[in-house]
This record gives sequence, structure tokens and C-alpha cells, in this order.
Amino acid sequence: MNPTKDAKTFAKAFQERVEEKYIIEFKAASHRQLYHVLGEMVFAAMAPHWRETKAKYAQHQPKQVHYFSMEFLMGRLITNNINNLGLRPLVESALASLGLDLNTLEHVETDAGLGNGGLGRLAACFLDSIASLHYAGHGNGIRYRYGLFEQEIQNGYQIEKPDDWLKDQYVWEVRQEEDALDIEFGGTVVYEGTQFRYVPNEVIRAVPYDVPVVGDRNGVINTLRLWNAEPTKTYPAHKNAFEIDQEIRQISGFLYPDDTSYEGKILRIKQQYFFSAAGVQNLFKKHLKHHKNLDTFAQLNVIQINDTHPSLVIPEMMRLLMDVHGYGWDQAWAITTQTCAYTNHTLLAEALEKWPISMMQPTLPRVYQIIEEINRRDMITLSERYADSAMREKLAIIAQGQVRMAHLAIAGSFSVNGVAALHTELLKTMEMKEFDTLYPGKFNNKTNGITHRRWLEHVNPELTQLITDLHKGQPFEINQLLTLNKHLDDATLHTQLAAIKKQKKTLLAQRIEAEQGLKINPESLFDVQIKRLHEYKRQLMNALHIMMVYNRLKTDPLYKEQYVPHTFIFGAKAAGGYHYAKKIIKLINTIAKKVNEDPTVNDKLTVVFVENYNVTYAEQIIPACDISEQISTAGKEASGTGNMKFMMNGAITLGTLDGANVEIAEHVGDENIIIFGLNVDQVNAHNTHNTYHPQAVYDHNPEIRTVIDQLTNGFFGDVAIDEFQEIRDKLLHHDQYFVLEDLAAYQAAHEKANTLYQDPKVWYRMALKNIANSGYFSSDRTIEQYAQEIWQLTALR
Ligand code: 26Q
Repeated sequence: MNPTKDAKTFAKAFQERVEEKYIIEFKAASHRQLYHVLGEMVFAAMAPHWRETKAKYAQHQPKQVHYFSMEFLMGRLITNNINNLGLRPLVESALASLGLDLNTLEHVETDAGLGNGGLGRLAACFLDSIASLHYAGHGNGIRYRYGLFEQEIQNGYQIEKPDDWLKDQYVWEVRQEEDALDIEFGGTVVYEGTQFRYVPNEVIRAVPYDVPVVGDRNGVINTLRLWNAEPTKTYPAHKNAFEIDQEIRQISGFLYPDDTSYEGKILRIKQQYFFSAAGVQNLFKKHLKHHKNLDTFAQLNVIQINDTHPSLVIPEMMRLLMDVHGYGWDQAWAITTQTCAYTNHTLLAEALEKWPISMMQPTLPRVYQIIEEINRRDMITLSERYADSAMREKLAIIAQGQVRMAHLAIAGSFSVNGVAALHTELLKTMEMKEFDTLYPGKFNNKTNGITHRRWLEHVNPELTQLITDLHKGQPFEINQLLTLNKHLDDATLHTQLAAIKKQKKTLLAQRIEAEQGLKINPESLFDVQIKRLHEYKRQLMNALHIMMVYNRLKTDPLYKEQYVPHTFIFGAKAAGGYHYAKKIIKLINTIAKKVNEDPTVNDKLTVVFVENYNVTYAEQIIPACDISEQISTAGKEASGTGNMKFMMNGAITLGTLDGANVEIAEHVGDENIIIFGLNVDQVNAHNTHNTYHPQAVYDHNPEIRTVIDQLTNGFFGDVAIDEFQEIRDKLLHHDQYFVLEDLAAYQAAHEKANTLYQDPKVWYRMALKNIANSGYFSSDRTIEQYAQEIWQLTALR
């Protein structure tokens, strides 16, 4: 009997399976047990569609995209999968008949945190859109045993704890041991007459675990394939098998938690090669099941390289094509460069991957040899164009003892894209200017997007309902948003929107009180900055501004009277080794304590640092937000995607002209966003002419001077006097991010927000305008552009 026939059948089967699996009476089952059985039943309902999708791709051999990414930040999947399978009403009524609800069970699922932040979450949104738009496209990544660390705050300091997300069985994965592959490392290359033969000294088994990617009620189920590193059957005789076992499993052991400063680590290069090589070998094998050779591989496959992390696919494809499949260099290069496309996600010089030769050569001798040859040929082309040897060295793939992965990725790809208009422009005119001239037409822009299925429909069903009500109950779709523009001044709508905000704030306040024991006022304005902690994102500027507000509330009664009660909410993880970022977390928590314990300001100001910010937390915070803080130093944030999620939920962006904020401003109009601070040209001018003098700001602005002094004058009673000395020193003497320069403008922007918020007609009009024009920032739009302009895919409707 098919359990999804109707709610009654489903409920009955659910009960039976719980009792059978856990050998208990149904009424004694825990939420954990109930969740697992529900997950298994949803999985079973999905299985036939998954099989059919696979069969269809195998039979028709459509062109497919393979999204290679070191990170996939999937979050929880159960509600997403139930919704996309179209089972929501049935499951909800079945659970209700048993006195249960989906929301409660959902909370048992671990948040799959196989990513650091934006880049990993983008990959997850893209998979959702690819499947929902009927494209054949899959993810290829690593099944980390431990995802991004869990954060605890102890005495205001961040402590990292392992994220043991697989401790209970993960219901959404299937081990496909039959597709396992051997990946080779180390050893030597021997030249035998006409061919190179690679003799590795370490072989690691790559075992795939497949996770279904469910399209939105369209029967499409694509695959996210995550590789697990395991020992092969034969252990080297001379070593301890237990030690070797541990060492090998390390390769898929954990996710590197640093997402800005590049650090050459042998394990990381092994991780990169491991999943890139497994991914390509798997694709070649599949192709050869249906085609006699790899001549047509590029016609049927495109590999999108998510930042440079998977760029070893390029030399690996060359190696396989030449050494295993007998192609000559030119044909192999043609197939490779017609297959690969590269996305750049950063302009920060310190984040660009550069591997020391001394590390890469011994680890991947044959691959390294091929990179050398790619570089040698590249240098010939460069010498035809540039007489200047310094310029040739600047553009080389290998130079100064290092392999520059971005240069390799550019050379080996037919497309290079940035992730927001401004970012792509900066790539083309500054960072990668010469490459844009060298390869005309290769560079292009694909402004990021997010899936409204998760970031609007799932997180905010109330707002979704409000929008569909305007369309006489038609099912929600993204284009409906635009018609909100006809209702911008509808007072009833304003009231409804305000009521939804209030409801979301109340829920968030309840969670914060339950978890952290802190009471926050759901009637207050919620001002939110949630994202990884980085100097360039300037959480520090936000913190200093809160100190300024505090000082004014204490000294200026008129200001206090006019100040709308605010709750400032932060959520951020700092990489464990990023000392300064962790110091900023301590500062925020110290400010929070001081402010929250001061009864003279409590009716006006509360500061919260939420512990262990992750995808699931974001889902709860974003709908509750009034002001979205997007305040990076202009030119530093490639795009940002949180900004889009907030906008879609009716928050107003308070931000700089950076990343996709620029396009948000274009879509909503200048009067519906609060922009402040230096623009990219001004930042560049300061840098070129050395004209930023923070000390002068300190000297001339007494309010700023006061907060800087308060960092080190004992103002925070219960920390060591020098706790924040280095923050003061850096701000005054080595600040690359123009914090003090922008602080006064930031303060003025907040004052403007404070005024606007007091007139609900104005504020909710702005909010509606943001929701109405958020459709452009749907990842469906982004994926359509990738599909048309880079991948050349056709939707398989
Ligand atoms: C590299 C080498 C060694 C160790 C770690 C890394 C590493 C890991 C992760 C480097 C970078 C990352 C992640 C970068 C990232 O998340 N970038 C963000 O990408 C988003 C999606 O395009 C943008 O919206 C953000 O602006 C960008 O910061």
C-alpha cells in the first residue's frame, strides 16, 4: 500500500513503522524517533522520482551541469523536501491526526553545515533552483565528517566545538559504494618511451554518498554527490593500519573554517584534489557507458568551478584524457577548456589561493607536471603580448615558487564570472584587467540570487499568504511580487505587514529568552547583522556605533525621547585562528552586558549576540528584522546574499554601495534603502594617495573620541583594562577598512532610519517596495542566466 495515498493511510503506516523500527509503543516514541521515521517515509516517497530522473538522464543524454564546490550549506531538508514533493498538506494532516506537528519534528534534524557562509549557501540555493527549473544539474563535494564548528560563548569569548552532525543516521544520504573510486597521491612519475606513467605511493578510496535534490513539485530529483575518504582494502605492509586508517579518513574529516585568509595546508590541497578528481573520474566513467570515447564530453557536460577550490579538475581532466584515454595535448586541452567554467567570489587579495610548489609537487607529482606544461604554453602566449617580463610574471600561473589557482582557473575555463555587477566590473577593470584583455568575452557577470522557496515561502508563510491573498489565492510565484507595487500605499496591507513582523519578532524573542535568558522587547526596532565575522564586514563599526548611542542616551534627554527602542542583534562565527575577529566578538558581548545591565537605558536599547548562528537560525532571524546591516567597506564584499534574504522579508537595507547592495538600490530606488559611506572610488583614492588619517577623525569628532577612549579606560568594568587595546591601536593606526572614516556617516544613516521608522506609512511603504522588487534576486533568475549564457542547457520540461 502506497502510504502517500491519503493522510489516513500515511498516519497508519507512520505509526506501524515507528513501532516496528524502535520496538516501542507509538505513544512512547520520542521526537527523535518520530522524525527519523517521517524522514524515511518522505525518502521512500521520493525514491521512484529519483530513479525516474536518473533513468531519464541516462536514456536521453541531455547536457548536464556539475556544480563542483568544496562547500554546500544545505541546512535542514525535511520541510523543504516535503514541500517540494507536494506532500505538505497530506503530511500535516496525518501528523495532526496523531497530535503532532511538522515544525516540532523538523527541529530534530541536524543543520547540515558543510560550508562556511555565502559561497556554500549559494551552492545550496543553486541546486534548489536547478532542479526546480527542470535542469539536469548536480552537486559534487565532500562529505565532511564534521561540518562548520558549533559556537559557544563563554564569558563573552567564542569557543569552538566539533559539529558532530552524523552522530545519528543522516536520513537524506545513500551510500553508493558500487561507484567508489581510487584516488592516487604522492609517488613519482616515470617516463616510458612515449608516455608518462604515474606511480603513486598512497591510494585513497572515494566513496560517494548521494543526497537527493528535490525540484519544486515537478518530479525532478537531481543528485548532490558527496565523497567520503576511506582506506582501500590493502594497507601498506610497513605501517600501523589503525594509524593509516585515521590519517586517510582525515581527508574528508572536517571543513576548514577560515574563509578569507588563505593558508597552505597539505590536508586542504589533498581535500581539493580528492573531490575534484573523484568528481571528474566519475563523470568520465558515466560518459563512457553511453559513448565510445570522450570526444563529445564537453558537448554533454559543463563543470562549474565554485571559486578556485576545485580548480584541480583542470589538470586532472588533462591527465586522464592524455594518460588514461590516449588523447594528445591539444585535443585534451580543447575538451577541458570547453567543459570548465569558473566563478570568482572574492576581491580580497589575501583570500586568493596560491599553493607552494614545495607542497603541491610531492603531493600531486603528475598533476603538478601538467600544471607546469599549462604554464609553459601560457607563457609563450604571454610573451607574444608582453615584452615586459615583470608583467609576464604577474600573470603567470606559476611564479615565485607558487601555483596561483585563480590564474590556472582562468586559463582552463571558457567562462569566468563575478557574482554581482560591481564585483565583475572590478574584476574586469582592476583585479583581473589584463586577463580580460587577453581573453575578450570570457569574463561575465552573474549576480547572485537566493531561493524564495526557502527564504520566503518556508521561513515566512504568513507573508507568502498575504501576497497570494492579493492574487485571489493563486499559488505563490515570484512574479506576483511585482504586483505589490500597485499596493504600496494600502494602509490595510501596512497593518498586516506590521502584524507579521511583530509575530516574527515575538517568536525570535521567545527563542532568545529560552536559550540565552535574555528578554528582548518585540515592540522594539530589530536591527540585525548576521554573517561571518570579518574585519571587512565591519561588525566593529556597528559595535562602536552602539556605544555612541548608549553614550547619547545617557547624556542627552531629548535624544533619548526621540530614540525608538532598538534591539541590536548580532550573529557571527569567527574562524578559530582569526584572533582579531574573536576579539571583536568579545567586544560585542562586553557592550551587550554593559548595556543590558543598565536600567537607565533598558527601555531603549538591548544588544544580543546570538550563539551558534547557522542556516536554521537565519531562517528565524531574517523574517523578524526591520533593518538589515550590510556595511562592508566598499569594494570588499563580492556580492552578499543575506542582503537579498532580508529584502525579500520586508527589511530595509542600511548599507554601503558594495556588492549586490548597489543593484538592490537600483531595484528599489534611492528612497527605499539607506545608503551611506565611502564608495569604491573614494576608497581607492584614499588607498592610492594615502589620505586616510583615522587619528584626525579621532581628534575632530568628540563622540568618536569618547568611544575609542572607552575601549581602554576602564569603562567596561569587568574586563582587563587592556582587553581591547589592540582594537584601539588598529583603528587609529592600521585600519584598512575605514571604520572611523565611515562612522559619522553611519551614525547619520541610523538617525535617518530612526526618523523614518516612526512613520509607519513611510516605513511599511519602503518595506513593501523592497518585497515587491526582490524577485530579481531569486536564484531562479540567476540560474536561468547561467543556463542560457554559460551552460547552454535546455530545461527538460
Ligand atoms: C581558501 C583556501 C584555504 C582555506 C579556505 C579557503 C576559503 C574557504 C571559503 C576561501 C573562501 C571561502 C568562502 C568565501 C565566500 O563565502 N565568499 C562569499 O561568496 C558569496 C557568494 O558569492 C558572496 O555573496 C560573498 O560576498 C562572498 O564573501
